[in-house]
Amino acid sequence: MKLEYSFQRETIDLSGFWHFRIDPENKGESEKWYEEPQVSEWDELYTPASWNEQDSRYTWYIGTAWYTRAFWLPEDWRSKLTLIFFDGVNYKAKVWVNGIYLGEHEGGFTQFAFRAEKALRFGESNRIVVMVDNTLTGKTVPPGAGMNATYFDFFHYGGIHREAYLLSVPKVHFKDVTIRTEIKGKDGILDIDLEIVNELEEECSCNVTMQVIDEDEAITEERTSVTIGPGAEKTIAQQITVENAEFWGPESPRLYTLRTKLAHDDSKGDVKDTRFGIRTVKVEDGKILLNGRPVFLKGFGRHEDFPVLGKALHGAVLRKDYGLMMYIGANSFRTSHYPYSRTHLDLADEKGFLVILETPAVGLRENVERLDDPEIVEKVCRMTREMIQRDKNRPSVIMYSLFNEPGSGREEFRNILTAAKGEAGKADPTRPVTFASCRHLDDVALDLVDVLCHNFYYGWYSNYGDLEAAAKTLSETLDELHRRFPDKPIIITEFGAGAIAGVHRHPPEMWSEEYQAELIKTYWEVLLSKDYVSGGHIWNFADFRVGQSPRRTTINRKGIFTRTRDPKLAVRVVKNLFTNTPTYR
Ligand code: BDP
Repeated sequence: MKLEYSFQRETIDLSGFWHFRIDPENKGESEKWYEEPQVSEWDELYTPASWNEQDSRYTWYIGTAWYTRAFWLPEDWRSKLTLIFFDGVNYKAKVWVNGIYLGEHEGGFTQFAFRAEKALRFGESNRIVVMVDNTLTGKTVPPGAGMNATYFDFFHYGGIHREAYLLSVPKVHFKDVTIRTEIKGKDGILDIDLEIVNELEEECSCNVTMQVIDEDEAITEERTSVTIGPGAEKTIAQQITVENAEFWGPESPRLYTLRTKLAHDDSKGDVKDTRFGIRTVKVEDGKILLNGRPVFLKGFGRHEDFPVLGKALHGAVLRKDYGLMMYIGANSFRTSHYPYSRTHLDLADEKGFLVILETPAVGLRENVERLDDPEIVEKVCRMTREMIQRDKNRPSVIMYSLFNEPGSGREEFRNILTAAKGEAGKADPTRPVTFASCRHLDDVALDLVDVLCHNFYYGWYSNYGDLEAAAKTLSETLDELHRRFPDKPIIITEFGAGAIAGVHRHPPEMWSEEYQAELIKTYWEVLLSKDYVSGGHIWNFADFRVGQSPRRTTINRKGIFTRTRDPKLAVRVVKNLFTNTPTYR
């Protein structure tokens, strides 16, 4: 199911307190908890948010848990179609409404929706029940074997951690809108695909209007008409020119809206607004070109992680984070290691951040038996498709990262990468693809990507305590990568050091704030000295929670801000480095 529905349409938000109950013995389905749950015996938790930090009884819980709440549906929704959307449920979800099963979804970070009319009662109260299962196996994406045995280092939260809502659409409606942009002199050229569905029982002749809206004013208008058979879909392709357009970029994140309207039989049909920016991204001669100019990405790997909320970054936290990233002079981040929430990326569009959008395919390495296991390939491909489907119209998204630190020293990795790349190309042929490698010179798949992205930990996991040796290894490895792939730009998608806030050492030592600041400065100097390097992302923007292990002190300390966003010493250093590094070079 295509999911790019707009929010100008009528919606009912299901955020708030839901009844909640864990099901460690997995008996809920056989006991039919989805029918008429005795909620007086259940706990209550807030969503969107993870279950883990709302009550210490659930912090380490892994397995099945149930959520339920009632909601009222207006009578006048009866004549239309109703979808129930989930922006992110970690990890598997099964959904029932009024005891009727609607469907299931696997994957914690991509949006899904179910048609719900068969189960709904209009003008009455309804009950939704969601069974969530965050069990990890060798074949989940990401994979793992338990809360402290994940094949990735971020905390494995569970629950309905992003918005859930109902959406009402007319029976003849826009199922999807795709906008690709090109630049011709001073003009923006929009290539638009409108997918229209007719769910009426008769043929429908519709009038379609497309307007480009610039600050509430329509600056272009095109009309066309289409006839669609009962139960059929059609795609209309249209080109629109925006004369004297203002282009989107970090220095001026100019956004426009495409308003599409559908009318038939003189009745009011569907209206959908789709936001876009006019910009081009190309990889040419070893550079990443934004609107034809070579860009340099300065920023971070981030995580969606915050005390109590878990994996949900509410608007206030995002407001704070963007303020800090802008204060520091960053222009970019990677959605390590899964696609981030809609709001997270809406702000990137609005504030002009260059985003490497990453799939949830992290941890597919040593512990995974075969990387090209058909079950894993199918999941990675589906999640890639779902990710691109939601975010393809965002100007901020300049590249797709298909994996983080996969087992890319193994020949079979080429098979799963080829499959994922094929999927990305089908969903969106306009953006470059990459993955974040930790195999470097031993990587067997670098020829398959458009941009080389590497995570380096010299000075931390190797050459530790010795920044001079780290700089030398870094410099030599980069030069060798460039020698092998002279036409591919290189981005350092991770580098960093753990610093426990408040620990100081002179001369700098590992885990001190000074060492972290020094390491970042050392790396930055090396990166700037190589004109084939197109960016550096510090690992990480903020400290984040991890599982229990002897390698980590309950949280990963590589943030330059603490988990609650207080600055470490590195912040001043990074602000200086970033503000003195131009975006175009
Ligand atoms: C890299 C991973 C990242 C980790 C980081 C670290 O990509 O997810 O958090 O190392 O060890 O290998 O801090």
